[in-house]
Amino acid sequence: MRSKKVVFFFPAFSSQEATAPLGILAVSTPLLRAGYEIRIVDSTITPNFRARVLEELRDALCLCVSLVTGPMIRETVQIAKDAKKLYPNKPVILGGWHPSLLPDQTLAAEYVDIVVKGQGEDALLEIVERIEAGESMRGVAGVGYKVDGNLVFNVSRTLKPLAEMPPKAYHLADFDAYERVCGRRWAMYTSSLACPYNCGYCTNEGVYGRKWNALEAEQVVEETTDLVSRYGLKLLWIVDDNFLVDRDRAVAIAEGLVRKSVKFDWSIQATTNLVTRLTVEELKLLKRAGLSQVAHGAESGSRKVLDLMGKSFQKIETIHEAADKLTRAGIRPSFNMIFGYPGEGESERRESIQLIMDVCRRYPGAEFWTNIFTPYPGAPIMQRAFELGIQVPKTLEGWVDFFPRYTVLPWLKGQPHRDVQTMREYLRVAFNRVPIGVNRKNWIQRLVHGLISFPARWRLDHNFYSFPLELWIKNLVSRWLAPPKAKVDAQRLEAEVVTC
Ligand code: B12
Ligand code: SF4
Repeated sequence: MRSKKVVFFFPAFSSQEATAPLGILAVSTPLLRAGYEIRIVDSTITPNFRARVLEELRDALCLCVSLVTGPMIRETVQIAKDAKKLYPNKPVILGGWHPSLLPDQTLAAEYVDIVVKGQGEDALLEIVERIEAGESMRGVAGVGYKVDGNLVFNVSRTLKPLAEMPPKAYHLADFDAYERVCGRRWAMYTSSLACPYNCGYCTNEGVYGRKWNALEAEQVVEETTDLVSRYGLKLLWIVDDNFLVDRDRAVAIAEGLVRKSVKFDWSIQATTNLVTRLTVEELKLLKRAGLSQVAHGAESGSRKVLDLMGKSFQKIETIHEAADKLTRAGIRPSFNMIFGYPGEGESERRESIQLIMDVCRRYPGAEFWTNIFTPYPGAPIMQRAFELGIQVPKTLEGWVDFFPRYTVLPWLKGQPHRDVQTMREYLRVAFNRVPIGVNRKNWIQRLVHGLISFPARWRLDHNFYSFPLELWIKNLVSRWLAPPKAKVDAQRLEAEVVTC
């Protein structure tokens, strides 16, 4: 059957911070321009997503899935198996971070036909054109495929700078449905690619290399103001790995946004050493332009662990200094921390807790988000992690539980793992944090939270986590008073061909 339809599936990513999947919007534009129809089924906003995917697939060319390592693999596997069972001749194509970092093992799954390594805009268009024409994938750069059950990998595709990429197809996103799940109308935006650093736990180099490249300030100003006006967005999360690599560009973006006077909040990710290069006056300018939060990967309060992480570019003083300057500018400083990195012992973990307590007490708006170290394929630390006993999953499904919320490590398991989880829970209640999604807690939950923040701080100061009565009470209250889940169903988008 001749078809011009391509179905995308976006598996749930275990978060209420729901918005349109930017990877899928990115690879959709070249397809739309070439006359293909796009259907996106996002499991977060589509309750009957399995049936919907199969229904959409009936008259489509292929099924494309975007995924990162971890729980997203669960629904990917379900959907891919369902699709192959019903439509054995329609190719299942996987793209995104996990297939890019582990293409061989991903393609080895019997229900996967094609994988794309790295940027997908040009690769997917070529793939879909070949499928439509009934041709082989031979020679399509960046692509892995199967011939008589054997895995074949073409040469890698050269990375393209962001400025050469087409705009993302935001008009395909059902922002109303995302807003109902999340409570806030927001979107992601990319203004630069890659990061000049290479932290041990980070997978960026394997996908985007280390050559930072960015859009010109004028383009960022035009596109962001157009986006928020067009879709009524309240917040843009600029997902660049390190937004502040070019300080002059950041200042020029802020000046441009102030001149445009379109009001919206935006947040960025940046390293503390680059934040502290800016003066408080410059940060105040960014604040006037709408910058509401800067997220940093502080990761540890121990110099030894930071060096093991390959973060010698980050001095611990810059964590304090970033919190100080951002607070003075009225911007929320936000920090991520990793527990359980290889080489971190009890004393180094205490240094991290002390850093958190110290920063949060001095700068009450500051917030910390914590994770358990999770060894991702392609990260520089992986070899060391294997030596330390991490079992490398042998199949795609094996990576489902690689999730920083609960990863269990050979050197952090059993009681010590439970203690770290309890300690992380106390950290969650000790100080306030502002998630992207609306806080749906009612006044009783807020009161309980507020009251137990005092014993939580005492416990963290004294490193005492036995008999966590306050957490039991909090969890009981949360269970009793859990707000009803937002009812959502994504719009059925009409077939359309749009020139972007
Ligand atoms: C936004 C984001 C999120 C959002 C997702 C919101 C949403 N609605 O999508 C939230 C907050 C939920 C999130 C959560 C997590 N994230 Co995250 N996240 C990102 C971030 C910052 C941007 C992703 C993005 O959209 N980029 C923009 C698009 C355009 O680029 P792209 O995704 O690379 O897509 C391109 C290619 O990959 C490819 N492609 C993508 N999809 C497809 C599909 C097909 C069919 C094809 C052919 C090609 C293709 O083409 C695209 C265009 O070139 C990245 C870091 C980064 N800078 O990219 C981390 C990142 C993806 N996240 C990561 C991690 C670790 C997590 C968490 C585990 C964090 C945590 N502590 O809990 C969770 C996991 C959630 C889960 N899945 O279970 C890692 C993934 C590592 C890995 N090996 O998979 C990254 C790379 C960060 C990092 N450097 O470590 N994340
Ligand atoms: S600074 Fe951030 S994005 Fe850059 S390598 Fe380190 S963790 Fe990755």
